[in-house]
Amino acid sequence: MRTKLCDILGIKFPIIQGGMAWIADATLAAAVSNAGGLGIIAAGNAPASWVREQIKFAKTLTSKPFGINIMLMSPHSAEIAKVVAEEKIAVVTTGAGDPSPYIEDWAAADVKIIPVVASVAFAKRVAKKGVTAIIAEGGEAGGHIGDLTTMVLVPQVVDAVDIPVIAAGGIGDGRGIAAAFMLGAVGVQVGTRFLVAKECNIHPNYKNKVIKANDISTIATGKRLGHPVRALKTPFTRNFFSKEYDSSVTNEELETLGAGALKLAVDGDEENGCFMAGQIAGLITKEQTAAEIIGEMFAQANAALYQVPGQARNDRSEIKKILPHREPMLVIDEAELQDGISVGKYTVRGDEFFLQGHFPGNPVVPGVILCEMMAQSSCLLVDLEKNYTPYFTGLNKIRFKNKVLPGDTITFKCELISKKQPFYFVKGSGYVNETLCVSGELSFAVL
Ligand code: TUI
Repeated sequence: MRTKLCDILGIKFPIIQGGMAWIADATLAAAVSNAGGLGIIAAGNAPASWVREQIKFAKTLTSKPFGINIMLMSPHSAEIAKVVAEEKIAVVTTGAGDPSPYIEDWAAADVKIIPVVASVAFAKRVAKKGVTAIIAEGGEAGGHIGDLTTMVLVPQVVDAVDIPVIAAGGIGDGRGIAAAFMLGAVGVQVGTRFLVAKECNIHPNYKNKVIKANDISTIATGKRLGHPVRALKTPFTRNFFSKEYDSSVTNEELETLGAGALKLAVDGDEENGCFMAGQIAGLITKEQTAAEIIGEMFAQANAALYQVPGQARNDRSEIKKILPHREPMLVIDEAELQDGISVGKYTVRGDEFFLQGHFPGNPVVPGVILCEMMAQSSCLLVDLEKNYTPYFTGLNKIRFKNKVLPGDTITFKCELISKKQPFYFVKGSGYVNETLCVSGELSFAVL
């Protein structure tokens, strides 16, 4: 799935990895870039020398473009801004402040500038200064956050500026990507899901907390200090939250309590660490490589986008709205998308043309018809809305395991493996009462 963002940044998938302080190092950034996204090294509160080292290391790990995130509340931001220009980094993202003082130098060094914003007013202000694109981040995100949700912020920023907008905050799977596109974004920034990337060097305690989290496992603290931070509920956040509402505790005491807590979390300190994570943590169930995460998210986004506008096609007249096949070659009765899988069903009546003479007295559905049924079952994975016609371009690794007989209902499960317009690559299998009858790989050209 390509968008304008892919062309601007020279990447395969329109996804930018979040600039997670203390977490997003050269290893994670290179893994994301090698997987086709834009990896980001987060400077956080680290000194410029650390950032320079990480840039050098990342260059040994990937030949693809990667970026640097500057957390503008850091005392080192001005120095790091210089490093970004000197090292001619492809892209800089900024957070937690106004990057205006550095924009001219970066533009002169041909660095693409993508600030994170949390309001329309700020988006308009930076857009005027000539930045490349904007990341509109909703308060569902982890770490330092603004007030608005992604759902309301993204479309309002899209309408307010005439540069590309990337959605962030609460995006953890392909449905989130699809939703971001519907809001007018040309790409997504994802942080929390990459916390559980195999290449993410945080302590296993941190990853396990994200995996165990549910929908209400995070809390935003620090509102009193003017810079709210979203993190998982732990002894640290509970203590911080109660002190925040205790008027005998000074702001300075609160700042001191927060300082260094993220680093402690990265090192696995369950008592004193501040485990920053977004509200989408509840959706995350396992550790995966960055490539698996990105591949899975975009396969699901493709499926979700083609699911719109009709979710289930429960009768033949509905299926005919998306498939050009007609009787007697329409060989599925229903189709439905379930978690990104196109599920098709057909009940064999016994009087079909394909059973005539195949074989007399011993009717069995021909293998080529099972392949056709499997292909038609994948109709919800393929963009067929505009009177396009799907043509088979290949059948691979087809295996027939059991006969399909009159009276049987065969259920096909088809998954989109990849898509390169106009070609679609699908893996499918067909079952009668959970017994595998056929499996294989199909490819189509949709013309
Ligand atoms: O920067 C982030 N998230 C972060 S930075 C970080 S490190 C940290 N550690 C301890 C305490 C605090 C931070 C952890 N997470 N996200 C990007 C982001 N930027 N979200 C919101 C904003 C933002 C907010 C206000 C950007 C600009 C802004 O106002 C600028 C202005 O001048 O009005």
